[in-house]
Amino acid sequence: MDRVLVTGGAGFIGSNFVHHLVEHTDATITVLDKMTYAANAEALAGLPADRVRLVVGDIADETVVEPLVAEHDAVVHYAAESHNDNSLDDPSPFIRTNLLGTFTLLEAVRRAGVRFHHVSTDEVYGDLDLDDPKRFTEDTPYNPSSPYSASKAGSDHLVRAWVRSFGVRATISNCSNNYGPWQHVEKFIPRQITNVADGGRPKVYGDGLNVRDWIHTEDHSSAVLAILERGRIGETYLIGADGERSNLEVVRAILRHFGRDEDDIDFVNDRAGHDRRYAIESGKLRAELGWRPTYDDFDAGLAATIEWYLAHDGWWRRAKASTEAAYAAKGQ
Ligand code: NAD
Ligand code: TDX
Repeated sequence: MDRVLVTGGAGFIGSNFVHHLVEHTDATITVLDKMTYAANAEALAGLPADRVRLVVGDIADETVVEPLVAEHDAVVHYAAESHNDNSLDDPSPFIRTNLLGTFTLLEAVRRAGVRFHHVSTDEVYGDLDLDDPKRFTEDTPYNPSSPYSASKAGSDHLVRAWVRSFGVRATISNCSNNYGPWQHVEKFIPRQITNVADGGRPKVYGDGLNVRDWIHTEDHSSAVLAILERGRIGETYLIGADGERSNLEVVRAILRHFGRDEDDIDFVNDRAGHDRRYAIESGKLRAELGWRPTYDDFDAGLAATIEWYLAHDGWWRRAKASTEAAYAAKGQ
């Protein structure tokens, strides 16, 4: 795989994967990104110009996608509208990008015979009760809750159908919640770090007992590369690092890091349809491909992420005030 097209490669997770490819392979990389509010050109700064280029374009625009895909050996598909709260305010860009965009890419890889990896989420499986001993596996039935997760579930189904009906050489990964550098301040961990860094209080939805299964984005990238290189065509792999924490546990760890009172928390309006718990069983990925996470200590990874945000306040401040104003208008 000498030439790799990374859709959404200027976003939080896609940009990390581009760095990972540069460091761990000899591939030349094209990033196809619409450069929405969620994109960061800065996250790609400093990469070798003879190996990485950025094409600004829409994955739902076949006039851009068809010729570009045909120039590559593989497509790794990260581009998406990614925030649940935004999907509740206006689902339409989620349907267009996550469904029509994935369809457009699948048609292009089908025609050109190009290998495809689809990056998806554990949210397609719906949620678990807090005391459920089970975790999600590759066999868990689909049961998405939000417009975002329904659009990602639909995109997964399209990929499976294109494998079975047209013989497209594709794999799918469903990963749990990512944290790390360059995540937009609309998301939970960056929002709370930046609130507390500014002397404010974390804003926790509902009772704060909802559980997410956190993985560092570096570990997500190493898993996707392992699947791209060694995964079996047509297979789905769940990616997770055994990082279950309640939202309250996470904000208390952030408050402790700043030497603040652990109860210095604002409980705000809950998210509509808020999933209670996600949890990933990643045994298939580990057994088949020998993958292991390197960030196996969530508290250490979180501390490093907090320090990263403190060192990059010029970047996140550009989006902070408008993001907070939009949340405040919803009582969140
Ligand atoms: P992000 O919102 O940070 O980045 C998305 C990127 O896609 C942005 O650079 C944006 O400009 C680009 N994009 C959006 N619409 C586009 C379009 N129509 N054409 C081309 N580019 C477009 O998202 P993220 O958190 O980095 O997530 C990346 C992928 O990983 C998504 O597919 C998401 O569903 C999946 N995922 C995310 C998480 C998580 O915790 N964030 C967990 C599991 C899976
Ligand atoms: O201010 C907040 N307060 C709060 O309590 C925000 C923004 C969120 N929350 C809660 C909601 C969730 O229980 O924190 C948890 C995490 O919220 P998000 O960061 O919005 O993530 P989530 O909805 O779990 O989805 C994330 O993981 C799966 C990504 O945004 C998705 O792209 C990915 O598919």
